[in-house]
Amino acid sequence: SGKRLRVLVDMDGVLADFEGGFLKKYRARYPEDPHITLDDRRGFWVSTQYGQLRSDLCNKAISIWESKDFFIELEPLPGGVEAVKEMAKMDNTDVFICTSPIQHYNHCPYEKYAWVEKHFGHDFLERVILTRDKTVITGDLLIDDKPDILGVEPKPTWEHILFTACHNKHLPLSPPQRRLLSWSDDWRAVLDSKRQ
Ligand code: UMP
Repeated sequence: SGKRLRVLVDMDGVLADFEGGFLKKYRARYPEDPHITLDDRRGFWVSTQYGQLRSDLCNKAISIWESKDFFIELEPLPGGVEAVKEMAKMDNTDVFICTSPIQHYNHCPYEKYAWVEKHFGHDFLERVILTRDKTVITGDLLIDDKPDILGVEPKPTWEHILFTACHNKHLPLSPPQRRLLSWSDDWRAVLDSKRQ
């Protein structure tokens, strides 16, 4: 076998149900205001689509994920925690959770670590990378639901695997880009395709 495989796995929208958690808390806090169903979500930025619905809803959306306990209370997406734990046990495989915290830093970075500890255990904190620029992180694969992952490095080392989410499911892929439809999809085959 060849060298070790390094897999970077995004958190929001891939391991943690950011969209579901957002909609539930938004509707509870702003019951008189319109909302966007998950089926009607388009575009990565929730705040942008809410702002297009009505201009004041952009800041109301932002107020939800800036609130204490938003990130720690996100539910795991089906199969994600199990898949990443399995990856971490595979031979010749290094897995990292690679996530971008919001700039409103009072709660989010703390709660992201707390979420990983809660669902993966204390030892997995060694595997957390918080960065606002994923292009400077080296790896073989980046499994992420954001369609455009840009930063200062024009040629990132990783291949981006687009993880399907409510906001990106209708997007056409520009070949040779690949998708993972969910954690029920064949993620093992995606990893094997990158092994030497
Ligand atoms: N986020 C926003 N605005 C939105 C949607 C998400 O700031 O409209 C935040 C939530 C996450 C971060 O902390 O952006 C996305 O991180 P990644 O999934 O790219 O790691």
